[in-house]
Amino acid sequence: MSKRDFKRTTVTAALPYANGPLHIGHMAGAYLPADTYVRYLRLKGDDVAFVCGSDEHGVAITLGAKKEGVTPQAFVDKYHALMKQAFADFGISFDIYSRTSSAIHRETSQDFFRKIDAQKLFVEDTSDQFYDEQEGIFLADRYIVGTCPNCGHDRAYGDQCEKCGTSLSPRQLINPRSAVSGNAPVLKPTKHWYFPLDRFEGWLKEWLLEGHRHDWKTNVYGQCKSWLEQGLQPRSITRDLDWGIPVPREDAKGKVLYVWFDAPIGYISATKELKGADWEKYWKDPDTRLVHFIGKDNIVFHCIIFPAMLKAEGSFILPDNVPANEFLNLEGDKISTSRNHAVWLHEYLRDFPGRRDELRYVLTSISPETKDADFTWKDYQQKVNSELVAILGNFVNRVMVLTHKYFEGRVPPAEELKGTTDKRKKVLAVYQQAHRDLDQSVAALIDSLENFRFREAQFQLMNMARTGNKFLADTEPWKLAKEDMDAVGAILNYALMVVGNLAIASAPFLPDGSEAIRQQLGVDLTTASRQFWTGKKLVEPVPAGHQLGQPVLLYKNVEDADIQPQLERLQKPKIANVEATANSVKPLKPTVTIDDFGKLDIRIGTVTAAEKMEKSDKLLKLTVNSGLDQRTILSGIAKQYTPEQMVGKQVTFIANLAPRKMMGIESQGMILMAEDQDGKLRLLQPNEAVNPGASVS
Ligand code: B3M
Ligand code: ZN
Repeated sequence: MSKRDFKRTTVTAALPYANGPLHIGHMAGAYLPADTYVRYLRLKGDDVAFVCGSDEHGVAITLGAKKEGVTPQAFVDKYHALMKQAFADFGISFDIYSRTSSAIHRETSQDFFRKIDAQKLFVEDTSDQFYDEQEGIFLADRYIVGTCPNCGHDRAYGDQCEKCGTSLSPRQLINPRSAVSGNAPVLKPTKHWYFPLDRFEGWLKEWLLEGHRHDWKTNVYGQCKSWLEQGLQPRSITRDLDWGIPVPREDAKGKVLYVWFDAPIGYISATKELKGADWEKYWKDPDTRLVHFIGKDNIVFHCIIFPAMLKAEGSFILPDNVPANEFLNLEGDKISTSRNHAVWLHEYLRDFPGRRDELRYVLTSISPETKDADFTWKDYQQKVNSELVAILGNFVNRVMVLTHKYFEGRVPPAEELKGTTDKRKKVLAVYQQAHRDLDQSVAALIDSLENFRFREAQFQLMNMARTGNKFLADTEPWKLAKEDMDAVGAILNYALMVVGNLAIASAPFLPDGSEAIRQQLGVDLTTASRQFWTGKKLVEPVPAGHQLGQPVLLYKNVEDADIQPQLERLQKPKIANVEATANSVKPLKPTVTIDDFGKLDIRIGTVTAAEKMEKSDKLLKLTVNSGLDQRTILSGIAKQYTPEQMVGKQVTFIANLAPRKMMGIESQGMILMAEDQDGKLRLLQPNEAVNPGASVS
């Protein structure tokens, strides 16, 4: 499918929520790979539309606006402008960066809804939903907290208890409270429209599971497969909110489209705004290839729900590929907006002016293409210094300096070297090997780009520079200068050819460095570049006799002093800003006495067996050697740990907790865990192994 020839490509990058600044996780997840890919397509002369914009609807926006005490429109205006500027400053080359609060988007989304509505596909349903009377809003499941009916945890969410892992619906919570106001909500009937995703299940299985088994990334395909195997349900696509796109129906006054219904349509609206009357080609012509760049948390929306919506609407093409990335961590920790544990794009650009390529380079070289990756400032420094500076920058500079030294900066002719002397024979052999290596690198570079393997592609780019360095080191033109200037000329002619090809090949990855090389060479690369990218082979962009410009160092070393302030900032105690209550540090519980604490019998045990619980994707059934007995303890950690990972692990547990039955099995104790602000659970373990039964006090 993906290998056939298309006439043009529509490339989308996830629309970021307009509720905060952009950080390196966003870049590594979607925008940088998308930009690299699009630059490549443009260089080979393809017709491409690269669209993006701010996602300005949804509860994330209304709550953010409330916290800042401004209207949602004022709130998104501010962040839209900030984000648009940061993208531009970093050089993400969107053809348009639009926004979903625009009139064109409202019309496009409403048309889309009407088109499906006219086929009577939506299902209407009235049900009781929690309503916050003080705020005057219906509450999304995540915005209702209360006590878990299963384990008694007092901050369970309306969709799930993160402590014991049970899936919940808001009405199962004991003492439900609104996460917005803290008040008890009331139940109120309300009507909503549902998209019948279940009716597209068969079609999706065929289109996706059969049709894209081989050309989609395994992380993407796997997630879709498990979703489809669990079975699909109708999904509500309307909300009771006063911020959003009004549902275009007489009987839906006061309701808006769910943000995930309108957001992907934003790609279409942005294309309309960009292309005017010509837009349909980019969305309806089967000769157009549609590619969505996203992070892994958006996979189901782009691979299952949006394609089903497009199919239902009926006139659009479907995504040909969705090369989603995994997550980027920072210094070993999850990137977190609320804890300010992030490298913010605008701050990087301020603190490292003129060093965009450096960040692009490092983020691509650790791109989380198949698994989560970690950005550290030490690694940033090391990669810039030992790769960008020492390999690429160094090679270009040596060639420029040598050509100025021996030929006054004029490109020497490519004298044909006859192997008459030993030295010439050696130069010839080295040259032939270098040529083979370069040919291979170029082919692998372009093949990797075609297949969304940007790390590998950039690695091949650096291999070209490595080959260049080796060519110089092995031919040693500075030694030949005393005896054979024709040979020196031939060597530098070839080295300059490599430099020219590096200027071309680096353009999708390192646009600033690429332009800097081109300027030093003083050549126009347009034609040669097109030949390189379409012919997938080395070109000769630097003609003999041409006068070069002055050598300038491409990149400079990152010093300890450059990264020290960044490390210090990240190490400062992470003060939780007053994010959505659902996401903040828990308030302190009432004081207890030492006697209260003494009642708990906390022990260390070793897990001797572990298995999944049927009908629960959260609970593991553990057998724990407690030192006293072998006991069964159920624990809601199945999302974080597999049974295999648990066996042999030491765990901390409450040994004298009254036994409780869950899903028909008696649990004899409770495993203690650390729960961070995002609800992720981690085991508490002694820092060295102890005997089972060891008591904790
Ligand atoms: N704004 C979610 C996110 O930023 C969402 C993406 C929309 S893409 C149509 O992760
Ligand atoms: Zn619970």
